[in-house]
Amino acid sequence: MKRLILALDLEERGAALDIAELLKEEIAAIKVNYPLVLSTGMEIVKELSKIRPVICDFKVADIPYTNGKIARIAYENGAKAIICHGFMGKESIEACSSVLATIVVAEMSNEGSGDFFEKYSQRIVELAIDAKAIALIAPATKAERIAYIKSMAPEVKILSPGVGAQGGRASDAIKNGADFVIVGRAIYNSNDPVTIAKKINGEIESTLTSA
Ligand code: NUP
Repeated sequence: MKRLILALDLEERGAALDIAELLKEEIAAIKVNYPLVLSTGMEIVKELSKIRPVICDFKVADIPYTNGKIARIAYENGAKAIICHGFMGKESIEACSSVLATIVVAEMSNEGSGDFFEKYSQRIVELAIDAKAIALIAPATKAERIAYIKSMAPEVKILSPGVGAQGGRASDAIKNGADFVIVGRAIYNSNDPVTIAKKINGEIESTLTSA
């Protein structure tokens, strides 16, 4: 099983489809975010879904009514999962998780986000579990935070962005409890995306076998 998720933050439909097709044997899923969807439209989710399961990284953080609408639109366009924020409360997470698989942001990978998230992630994780989220986002740039979040929720999968361009390492993320790593620029901006993806998958495999 592959544990690499491609963060596809390109802005051009053809380029996004080409790279997804090129990498399909190396990745477990494709994560799309606003840059791609706002540039090309939600149709891209349907198209990418034919290649690999798509996660909509919309970090929804609204009232339940609006979260529910966004989740429904993602679902209707073929998304397999959606990423939402937990700080809007249990019913806002449930508005997503009652529609499709929901991943809650426990902590984020940029330095400054720690100011808020490190104070509140314990509560966010409790809410996520209560609201039946299937996974959490925890930062590969701060691997010790992955271990902390995993210790609160050993039964919930952890997806870790921040590998490569943001300085995190796949091996550190996996060692500390990540189930999947999310990688964007390090792959799609490279001259040889397949080789880079294979290298990351190799690093993940050897970390798991030496554990
Ligand atoms: O904490 C987070 N950090 C992060 O980078 C939560 C995220 N969802 N992301 C997203 O992961 C970010 O918006 C981008 O889509 C991807 C990382 O891309 P890259 O830094 O590997 O290019």
